[in-house]
Amino acid sequence: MSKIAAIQSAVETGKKKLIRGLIEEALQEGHQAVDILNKGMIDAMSIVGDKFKNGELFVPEMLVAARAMKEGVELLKPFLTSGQASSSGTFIIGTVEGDLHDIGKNLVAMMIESAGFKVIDLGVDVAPERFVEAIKVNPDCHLVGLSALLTTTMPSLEKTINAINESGLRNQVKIMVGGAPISQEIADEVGADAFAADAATAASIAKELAAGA
Ligand code: B1M
Repeated sequence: MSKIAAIQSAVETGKKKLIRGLIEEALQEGHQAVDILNKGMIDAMSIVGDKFKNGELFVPEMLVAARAMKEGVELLKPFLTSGQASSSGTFIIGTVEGDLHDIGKNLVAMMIESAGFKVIDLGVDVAPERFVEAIKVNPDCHLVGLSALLTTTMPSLEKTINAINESGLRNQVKIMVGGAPISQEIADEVGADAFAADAATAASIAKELAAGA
């Protein structure tokens, strides 16, 4: 089994203790961190998601897979980020109300930080008012990112954007949305300024938005 396949299998089966060693070996063998992330770990989470959908595994198994993935992301972080000094501005990010998924949001936060932004991460299950409050107390923030992974929490995107509109702060910020069920069409529907399908795209769009801000 190739090292990437072994990492994929370890994430899929939630073998958190094996992840560190496997990733270190893969890096030593010359695998790129981005391949380990995309082909090893993110693909593993897609498999886990499919198996959950088909009733082949359940929430506890999804949770242990997520823990293994998080361990791996921590280890890869120095290889994925550039260590660039913060100069592009402040980016407030969070997973919307009702939604506890944070792996993708954390990857987006990491790539955006690496693109030179100061990132304020509000965490998961973030109520619209908390986004509004965070923007209010950070007048240097011109970008906000909303992550949603569930079709049932997609309405929270619109609720949050409406709350920002009603607070009178909408002119201060551009809003980016993303997450597995989100598309450009949905971004348009909820009134977002931008949609990104993955973390690397989110970072480059953030730079474009900041340049146009
Ligand atoms: Co949940 N879950 N989950 N889950 N989970 C999904 C999302 C699901 C698709 C699985 C499935 O059925 N196939 C399904 C949603 C179905 C739907 O809504 N259509 C689902 C469900 C149903 C649930 C529960 C309801 C299960 C239950 O309790 N019965 C429950 C909900 C809890 C809640 O949130 N209220 C639940 C719980 C959980 C766990 C807690 C066990 C765990 C999350 C742990 C954690 O995050 N700390 C979990 C997991 C791990 C998953 C899957 C398997 C993997 C998610 C993930 O981390 N992917 C997921 C299946 C799947 O996505 N295929 C699933 C890897 C990650 C890197 O990708 O998050 O998509 P992703 O992020 C990407 C892009 O989307 C994008 O960039 C990222 C990196 O490239 N992106 C952005 C994300 N945010 C962005 C923001 C941006 C821009 C881009 O701008 C701001």
